[in-house]
Amino acid sequence: STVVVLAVVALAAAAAVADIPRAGTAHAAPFASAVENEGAGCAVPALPDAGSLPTNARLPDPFQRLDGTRIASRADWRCQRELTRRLAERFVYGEKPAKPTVSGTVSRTGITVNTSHQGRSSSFSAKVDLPSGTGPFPAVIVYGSFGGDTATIKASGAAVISYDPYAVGKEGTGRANKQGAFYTLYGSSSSTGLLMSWAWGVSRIIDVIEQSGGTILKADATGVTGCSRFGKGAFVAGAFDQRIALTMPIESGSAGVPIFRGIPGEGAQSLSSAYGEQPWLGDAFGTFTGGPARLPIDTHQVVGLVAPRGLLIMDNPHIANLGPRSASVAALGGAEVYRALGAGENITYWSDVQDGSHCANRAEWRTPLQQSIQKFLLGTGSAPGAMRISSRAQGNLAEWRTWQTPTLPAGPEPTPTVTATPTPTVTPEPT
Ligand code: MCU
Repeated sequence: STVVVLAVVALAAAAAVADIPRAGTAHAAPFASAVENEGAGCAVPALPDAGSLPTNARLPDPFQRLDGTRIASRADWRCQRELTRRLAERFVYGEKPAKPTVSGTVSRTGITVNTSHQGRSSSFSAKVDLPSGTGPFPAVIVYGSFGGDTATIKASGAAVISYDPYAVGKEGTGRANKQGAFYTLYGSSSSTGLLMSWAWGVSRIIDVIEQSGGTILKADATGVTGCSRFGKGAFVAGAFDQRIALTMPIESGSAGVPIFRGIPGEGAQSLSSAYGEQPWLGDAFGTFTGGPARLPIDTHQVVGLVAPRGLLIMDNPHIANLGPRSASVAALGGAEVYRALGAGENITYWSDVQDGSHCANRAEWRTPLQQSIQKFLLGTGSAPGAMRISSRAQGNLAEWRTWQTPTLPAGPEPTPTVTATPTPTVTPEPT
């Protein structure tokens, strides 16, 4: 009868919400996780060898497993995400090691991070700039000098943590002689690229905030942003730490958001140029610069790693070298993962901007930036939830995929944090 139907609908709606990964307690940042990687315990089959990868001119299916089957529920996403994460490490960015021993301090003006691993140790620090009001505050980690709109970040109620990624992974070195706090710990010939080393540094800052007890900064409400090479960095940081509630890459260009497969046709910085300019990508990417069609993943799936957490991709349609068309395809493809997880409104791509100068501070981004901070770091208001793609640089996802987005039934939760209400048995009505 109607009552049964309504009850089932209500249960399904509750499960749909409950299924989105999140921490178990009330949380200002409702989509972030309490842990860096929820899929750490997944049994992932052996990854393919670099030498035996098939060619696929289109974007790989984010929902397909290595054995060719597709995931069938939202709960399946946790281990599919883990597979995606490992493919991205193996073939694109290099490995992000698990948390080493971490200690440090948080004050109203700065953060120190001390790390050690197997007898080696290294440290780095970051500046803190608090907004007005009484804390503890959420915070946005801003990469280096090409950061974001720090005035708007603070005016929105979040602290700014100024992070110098070069202290963790230095530019200007050869691939065999990498330097910085990450490489002091893991070796100067580590095959992990700078973007992932910087992401590791962001995760270690969050470790220190967690360990600080959260009196100045909240550990469960962290965002990350940066422009250009630091947009590449912010994107990778958000993809590889599920504690990050809001990821905001700006004009990231090749090796950032744009699909690797699209770049060659658009006038974007070539993959070999981006790979060679700095050791941003992992050493393993070297065999793909001339043939990205052999990559078993593409950046739409890196966007998917961020799902269902807040993502605001800001892009510049006036500079073809940045690959804005290819970036829009990555956003549209990744948005399909968000949609499948029931979180379509948590991703925004915004390239509808007037000023063409690289890393300009743009008025058009102020409102979506503020809304994103409020929604994902403070837990108030609603997300911008928009695909504002400039007509100057519009990609067409349909040209890039053969797969369709599955309807993924919600629940059951893999690890329930509350006692589950028993699901009633529904007897179909006679016809
Ligand atoms: C868009 O990001 C990079 C670009 O990939 C490099 O080729 C260029 O040298 O620097 C850009 C950047 O970081 O500008 C601040």
